[in-house]
Amino acid sequence: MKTLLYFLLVALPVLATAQTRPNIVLIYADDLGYGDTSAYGATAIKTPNIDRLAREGLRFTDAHAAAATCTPSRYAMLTGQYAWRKKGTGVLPGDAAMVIDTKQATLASMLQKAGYTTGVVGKWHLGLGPQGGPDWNAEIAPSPNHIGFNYSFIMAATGDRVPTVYVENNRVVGLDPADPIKVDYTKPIGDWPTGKANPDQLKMHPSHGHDMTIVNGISRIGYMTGGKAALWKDEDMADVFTGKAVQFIERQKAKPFFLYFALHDPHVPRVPHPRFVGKSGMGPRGDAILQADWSVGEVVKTLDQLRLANNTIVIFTSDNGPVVDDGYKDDAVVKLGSHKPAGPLRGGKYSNFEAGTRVPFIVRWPKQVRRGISNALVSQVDFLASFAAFTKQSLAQNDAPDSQNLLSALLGKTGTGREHLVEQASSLSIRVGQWKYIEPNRGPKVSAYTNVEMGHDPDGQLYNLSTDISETRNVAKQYPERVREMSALLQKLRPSGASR
Ligand code: NG6
Ligand code: CA
Repeated sequence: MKTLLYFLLVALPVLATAQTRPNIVLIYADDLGYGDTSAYGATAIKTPNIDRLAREGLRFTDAHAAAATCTPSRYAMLTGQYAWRKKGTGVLPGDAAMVIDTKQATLASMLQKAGYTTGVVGKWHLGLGPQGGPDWNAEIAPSPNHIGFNYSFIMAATGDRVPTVYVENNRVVGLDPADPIKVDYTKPIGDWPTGKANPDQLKMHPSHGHDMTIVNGISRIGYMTGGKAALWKDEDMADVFTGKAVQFIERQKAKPFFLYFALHDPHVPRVPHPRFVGKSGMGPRGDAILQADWSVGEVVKTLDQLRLANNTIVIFTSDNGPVVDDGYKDDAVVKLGSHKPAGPLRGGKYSNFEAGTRVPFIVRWPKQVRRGISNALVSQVDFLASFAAFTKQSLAQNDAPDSQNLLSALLGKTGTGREHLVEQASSLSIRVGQWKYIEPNRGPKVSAYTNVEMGHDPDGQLYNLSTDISETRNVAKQYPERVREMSALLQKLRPSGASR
């Protein structure tokens, strides 16, 4: 009798959750382009682990990050709100305050309500702490732990921005209280050498910017001093993050979990572990892509070993398109060879052209998701509404205002996705089916820093992607009516506050 009672009260509900609530692992590369993996047709580089996910899952050809840079993409992905609706969500300095309001619904807090244990490991870049930024020497709040994550192990911003330390559950890891961290983005602080004054101390030189405080032989954006015992070693970063991601999965294996694993690779500075150095033949950028693929493989292997693969949805995607020279002289340009980071697409990171936001995007859930290719138009902004539907959570009226429930498309039950999508770069663009309209922008055609084609034109541009995926023929003059319609739709969405 006692055992029966135990079974009914304890074991059965656990079994039921295990069956109905698959784990969700979202692996998010940084600056990985549409053409950067062999899963998406690259031949100069081999990414076997990402390819395996594609083979065992559904590979999307028209899936998008919400923006062509990091902070707005991540903001939109986690909140379900287009970032251009919210001021202060551009690329953030390393000492920025948290941009997500603790009252906002997030993908993590929604899944937490649904009974998931949630964790984030890797690049954060959404700010930390209150107005004025965090005190690195005390408990940091708000942090990811205040917007829905049970566990966090992060770097605050990017590898090229100070402070170059990890933060685990609101505390800088390994900090010696006798050596407090000070950070300043406006003027030098402390007496550590800078790239500008001491280029002789550099193992990697900047090509633009990145000439402030030197840490680990690399000059960064921003000034810092202190926290010597807590400084990261760039060469070990992928090992550290991957180790933390694997440990999280191992700890949570008995109950449904959501892991947001935000890789640093292949963002600058590209300083892969020595075991990847020289392996791609493409210099540090290619080697960092191999390292990203290794990180993916470790996670997939862990799911296999714990027999969780069948009950785990793995999503692999990237926060924005590719860039070759992003501010360091790291051989990426000279060693690129025939490799096309954006595949057939035009532009790259920062650009209004498709390569800005159209990214690799794979969903694997062995027993449930159809294998193959999907041409559905989907966006990362849709995760919140889709997974809310999936876990039967209701969203309040103002939650996730731009997130659409695209569960059927994400699970491969339909090939139809969004009717329209706003893409964010230096201008806004709107996609309606295979038509794309880019708003006027007087900026330079090609970025002087990155050499990326920005998709700027003083007049609006219209492209028909079904016959011109590379956006080479602006047909705005031939289709003035369509231009008017699409521009009007964008104007309507802008002040509306919502599009779902
Ligand atoms: C730019 C940096 C670039 C990179 C980017 C953010 C310079 C010259 N360029 O301002 O190196 O850090 O910001 O990248 O400083 S992102 O992927 O996080 O959006
Ligand atoms: Ca990025």
